[in-house]
Amino acid sequence: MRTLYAHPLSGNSHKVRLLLAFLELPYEEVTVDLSHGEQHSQRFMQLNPLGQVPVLVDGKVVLRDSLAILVYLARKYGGEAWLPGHPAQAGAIVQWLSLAANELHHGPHLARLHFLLGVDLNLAAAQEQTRQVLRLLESHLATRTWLELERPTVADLACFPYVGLAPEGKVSLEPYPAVRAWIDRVKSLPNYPSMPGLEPSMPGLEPSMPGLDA
Ligand SMILES: N[C@@H](CCC(=O)N[C@@H](CS)C(=O)NCC(=O)O)C(=O)O
Repeated sequence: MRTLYAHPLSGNSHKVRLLLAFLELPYEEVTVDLSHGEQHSQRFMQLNPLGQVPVLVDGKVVLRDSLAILVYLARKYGGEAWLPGHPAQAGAIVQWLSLAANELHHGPHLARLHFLLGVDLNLAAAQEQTRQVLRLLESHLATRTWLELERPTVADLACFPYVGLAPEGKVSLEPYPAVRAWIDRVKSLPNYPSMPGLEPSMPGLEPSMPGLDA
């Protein structure tokens, strides 16, 4: 029995949904009603004392944190494909998990929270952080198809949701063609699951519509 506690608008939940789908692992998704505070209920806090989604329950294993769950799923079910054991390759991939936890959290994640939930925060700083990361990604992806190893890995899955959702924080993706092409590549992977704002690419259409700067 495998259960993902998640929310439809949560980019962190989507990271896990992506790998579950790509690994073709059956699971039940339970929506935690964040808008009514269900994440702070006694029942949910037993699963994650931080009161956040996603949480994965896989048999006896209970894990919080999207990145921890990606590592677990990749190593348990993905062989060497999504997170290889080779030290230098694993290190190269974990660099991007760290970027997801830090720069992408403080950039596009927070900018989006401001517009989605009206959270009072330093919007200009979050948007500037977003542009800094997008410049880094654009330069990195200009000569690559995927973030590491020339194949999709958990590095791509960790970074993809909040980069793809940057327009919801009113940061345009228009100046970053290599990033937009990479977003479309992730969306074109077999079994790609949709989420609002990150719908699958339609074959034959132009690469994803960039948003507009505020
Ligand atoms: N480091 C965590 C962050 C999880 C997180 O921020 N979850 C948000 C949704 S994307 C949440 O549950 N927020 C509800 C709250 O903080 O009350 C991860 O990567 O999973």
